[in-house]
Amino acid sequence: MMYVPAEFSEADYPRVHYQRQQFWDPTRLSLFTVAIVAIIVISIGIVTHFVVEGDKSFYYLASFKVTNIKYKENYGIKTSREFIERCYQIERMMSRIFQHSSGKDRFIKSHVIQLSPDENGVNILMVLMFQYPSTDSAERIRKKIKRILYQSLKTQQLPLTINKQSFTLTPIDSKKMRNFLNSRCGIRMTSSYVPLPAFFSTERIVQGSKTAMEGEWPWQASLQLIGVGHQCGASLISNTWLITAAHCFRRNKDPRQWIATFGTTITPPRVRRNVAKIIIHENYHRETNENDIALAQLATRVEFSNVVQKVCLPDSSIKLPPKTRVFVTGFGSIVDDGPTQNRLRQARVETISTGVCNRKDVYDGLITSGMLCAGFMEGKVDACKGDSGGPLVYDNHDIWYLVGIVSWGQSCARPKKPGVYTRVAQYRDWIASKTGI
Ligand code: 4AZ
Repeated sequence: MMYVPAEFSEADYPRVHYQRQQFWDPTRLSLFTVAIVAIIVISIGIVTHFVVEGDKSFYYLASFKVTNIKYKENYGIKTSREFIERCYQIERMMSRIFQHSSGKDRFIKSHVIQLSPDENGVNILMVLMFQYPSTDSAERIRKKIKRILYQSLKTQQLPLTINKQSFTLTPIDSKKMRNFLNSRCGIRMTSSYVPLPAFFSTERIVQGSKTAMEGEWPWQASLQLIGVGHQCGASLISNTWLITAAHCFRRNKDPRQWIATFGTTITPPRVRRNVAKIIIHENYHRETNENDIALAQLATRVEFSNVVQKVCLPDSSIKLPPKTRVFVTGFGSIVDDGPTQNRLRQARVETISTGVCNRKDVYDGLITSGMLCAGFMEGKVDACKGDSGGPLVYDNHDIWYLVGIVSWGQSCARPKKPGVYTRVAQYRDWIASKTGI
């Protein structure tokens, strides 16, 4: 059946004339305005909360006694194997304690500052770093941390026996924390004090575009000839000493003509220093590139900060197996014969054994015991002109070591022509004899 609409005449249903109401009367209009303003204010508040009031770093100084180990003489030497290994064990334990807790995403890292003797064990002084909402209070966080630690002393099987009564935890600011860490080397912080995982830094110096973040390579320096500009890279190994390549001073050995700058850009630099002294290795040979190592002493010391730090020197016994992941940084050119870069660049490369590097199709016997090859046999990633003298570093459990100094290579990033670096471990005694470091 079809539906047929009924027809109505105007006579049956006379047209009714309603009076048209004004929708935007003054009351509605003002209510609407208030609502819109409220929505905008609330949205801004939410965005600000997450963007501006995000997480903040909180630092604590922890001190406690460990009773199941005995103090060793070498714990007093911060570069000794005993000190480094014990620190690593303690730092790993701290990390385990917090990884197994409710605050696992809050823990950043910890670093031991000092190990001192105690009649029945070892006293440990260390800094702990956390990330909590900036609205949280240092005291509330302190209580949370203490609770987590005490809980783990009861429930976890820990390698070290911590004396609970001896445990103290004090909030400190970032400057204080930095000062505590000044006695240690190779510890880096980004500008937000958050340590950067190494895997972030996989870009190239040659053919790359990624630049370093502030504080990522705080030992990197630029050596410049006054009135000429950047010549070489260098690495800070103390408040006053830089280590670089001997060939950087081939043109000019007069310290008064040189300056060193720090920071991720050449202009403007974060810190600038005159050079007081240049020490070139006595047996540097320009024809063979042997002993391509030099030291530069700054006229005035630099203060360590989150962007200026010393790198660790490796023990002379350090052994890096082939294909070890290392990083090279510099202001050098990113293509063969290109210009100096104003922003610091980084590249991840791999160590190559001297045996392979000395092959006839590679460097055909030119690599001596004081040299170290790093890069890739297929080329592509490499240091280049202007990176010379700069650091090749290795990350051992969050502590960075200077294993090489950019020295030479046949061109840049060519297949079977990896970068050749001065093997720093080989010169450990020479460095000590000149600087006392
Ligand atoms: C240079 O001329 C230079 N590819 C530095 C490093 C390398 C080559 C040349 C390694 O300073």
